[in-house]
Amino acid sequence: MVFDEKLLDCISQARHVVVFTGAGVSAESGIPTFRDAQTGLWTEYDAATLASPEGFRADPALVWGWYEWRRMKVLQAKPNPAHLTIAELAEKVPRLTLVTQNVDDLHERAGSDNPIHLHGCLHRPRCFACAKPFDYPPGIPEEPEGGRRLEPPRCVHCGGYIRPGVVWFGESLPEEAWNAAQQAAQHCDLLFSIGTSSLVWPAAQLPETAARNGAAIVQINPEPTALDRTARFNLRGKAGDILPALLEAL
Ligand code: BV8
Ligand code: ZN
Repeated sequence: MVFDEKLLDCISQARHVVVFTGAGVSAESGIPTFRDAQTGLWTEYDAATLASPEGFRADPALVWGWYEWRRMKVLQAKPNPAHLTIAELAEKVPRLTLVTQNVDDLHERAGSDNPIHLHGCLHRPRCFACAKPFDYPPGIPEEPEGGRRLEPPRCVHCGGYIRPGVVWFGESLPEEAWNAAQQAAQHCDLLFSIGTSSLVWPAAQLPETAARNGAAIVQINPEPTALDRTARFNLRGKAGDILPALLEAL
């Protein structure tokens, strides 16, 4: 794979790189991306309905079953070359801030230290009523029986339902994470947008913020997205193929 010399110069001269990832970086680990998370058990449900407080209130067992299914897939998955290369890139540039929309822990398991999770994390459930954290029993949950519904556990402190530790549609992003991500986008000189459809807000704003501060935007995605017009380099293809070749070329 041949890369534009200007791209390679851009990366080697960068002082502060932001890597912004979406579900596409976990696709090659076998985790369905958010949209095609509708494969298998969830074809007839709209994900945004399941990933919302209203959806949870309306049918806690359905939503909890969906998240347990996704958590089980993450526990069975392994980081792929995209995650591993992003962790290696951090050793090659003076400063790298990793911001992810993903709720899996594959970046951490690939060796990236403290990625900023804009949309929370599957492994940190909490009480829907009193927000106290809940600890999963050890081990991998068996396939939710009936493949669909699973009664959520109850909070030991107040008896409320335990909910996934993610940010749902209509919920605001964790303040600290969002501020840190905006700070990084405002001060970086290069931002990689990898495996995101750039559809979900306000996360999708980050590359625009970086571009406004003069940073070069590099997008890696097999499909075109709304970010194409802002990106200085559009690398069409899978992150697991492009990133290792790019690191090789550096
Ligand atoms: C908020 C956790 C308000 C849950 C998630 C109209 C216009 C603008 C905004 C809105 C609007 N209507 C509503 C809104 C707001 C809404 C929103 O953005 N809706 C969208 C759908 C229009 N946003 C919110 O509600 C946010 N909160 O606005 O709060 C507020 C403000 C102040 C005070 C109080 C309240 C909260 C949004 C967070 C939602 N939670 N995740 C969960 O995971 O279950 S978002 C969810 O979607 C995931 O995080 C996922 O990451 C994300 C989808 O985005 P992607 O990561 O990009 O994944 P996707 O499947 O879409 O795309 C994958 C890409 O990978 C594709 O492009 C594909 O081509 C590519 N790909 C595939 N394979 C590969 C690959 N790339 C590389 N390599 C490969 N191998
Ligand atoms: Zn509680």
